[in-house]
Amino acid sequence: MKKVALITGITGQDGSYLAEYLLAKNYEVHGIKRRASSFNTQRIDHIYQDKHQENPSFFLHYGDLTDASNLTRIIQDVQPDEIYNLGAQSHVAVSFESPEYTAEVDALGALRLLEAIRFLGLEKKCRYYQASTSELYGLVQQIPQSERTPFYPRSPYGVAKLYAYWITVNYREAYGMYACNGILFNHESERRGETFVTRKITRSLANISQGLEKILYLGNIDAKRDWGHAKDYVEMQWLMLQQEKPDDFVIATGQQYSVREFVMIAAKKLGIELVFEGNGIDEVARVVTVDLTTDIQIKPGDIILKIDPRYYRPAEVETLLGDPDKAKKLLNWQPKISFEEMVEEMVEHDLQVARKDRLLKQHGFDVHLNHGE
Ligand code: NDP
Ligand code: GDR
Repeated sequence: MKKVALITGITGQDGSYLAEYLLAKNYEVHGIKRRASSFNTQRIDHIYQDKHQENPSFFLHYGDLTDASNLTRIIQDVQPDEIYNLGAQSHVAVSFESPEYTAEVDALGALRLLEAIRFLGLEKKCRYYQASTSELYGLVQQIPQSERTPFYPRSPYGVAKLYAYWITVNYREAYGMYACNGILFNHESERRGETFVTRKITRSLANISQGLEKILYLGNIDAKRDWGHAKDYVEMQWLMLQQEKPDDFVIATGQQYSVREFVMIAAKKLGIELVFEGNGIDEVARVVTVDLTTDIQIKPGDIILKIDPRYYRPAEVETLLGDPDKAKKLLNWQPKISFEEMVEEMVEHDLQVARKDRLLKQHGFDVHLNHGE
């Protein structure tokens, strides 16, 4: 018998990698996608299976984390062995603009799923994974942050995720459910949403290198994060649900870089050496040298990065550094993809896209650059 998994947020970065991972493990995978006015399944189109083929193992259902009856019906139909709750309004800056919606989806969405499991009497059959986050630590109380570090969220997103964290613990303790929190630190990939800082940087620098854009505008480039690769991290989401007892785990690399360092390293991978000049909102990055063996369209002396205070957050999380010791010991975990390899993969991917766009432009076709805000 195949194991059955249900993934919320299957169209997102993690959902797409997790679906691939579970299909490779011979799971029957069900995902919840939102109705949208245009296609929103780009990240999972390559694993889509025609409904008419024999013995399909991949299914999509329309649904929304704000809709309890819909979630309950899907869980009743699917009878999952494992639920991965990855769906969320996941952008921290946007959560200041839409705090109530963020709470509906990120906090109450988790409650709706847990209640549906209970309501359907699946507490003993169905294991539950909650996508918790290093944003819970916010204004950090301890360096590095482990499972024992007190939380101090700094955004409506972080506060909503705090509720989801505790309701998961509560249902585990109150009803004996197998429910886990993965406290994942930032993880990226070529599938990362274009408005998160790493992908915004790699896309924009690739476009700049091809003459498609001039300036990359960023907010707080002093912020420091512990960045890992999404592919490594979804493996942990699965592993957490395969243990004898449910528990909560920090997943991180234990290494930290600033946004400024990320920019420098990404630029270097493109053959561009940068220097930062000035302070505060007047800080800029100027090109020092370019690799002349490449097709780079900029020259030494050009300014290619400026600060735009619009990207500052009302309350910032300045520094995050995880301590993944527990996961390493108990889950025998070791991330496979290094920071440098991850940046390289993202830059390579976005450079290919930028080269294609440049070619289209040269041949008179329209190129629509979606700016990562
Ligand atoms: P993404 O933003 O890439 O994906 C979020 C997913 O949630 C998308 O599939 C999105 O659908 C879906 N979604 C949004 N709103 C709703 C809703 N109302 N109902 C149902 N689904 C919804 O996030 P990631 O893949 O990067 O992250 C996965 C989870 O892990 C999230 O919960 C995030 O908060 C959390 N997390 C992420 C970390 C990271 O660094 N990536 C670190 C720690 C935690 P659509 O495609 O239609 O927008
Ligand atoms: P984060 O990721 O808030 O950590 O949340 P993001 O990449 O958005 O920001 C990281 C840091 O970079 C700074 N920054 C900018 N950020 C964005 N998006 N755009 C900019 O122009 C910019 N300039 C500087 C930010 O201020 C911040 O300090 C991510 C999400 O995936 C969450 O869902 C997840 O829970 C956490 O990671 C762990």
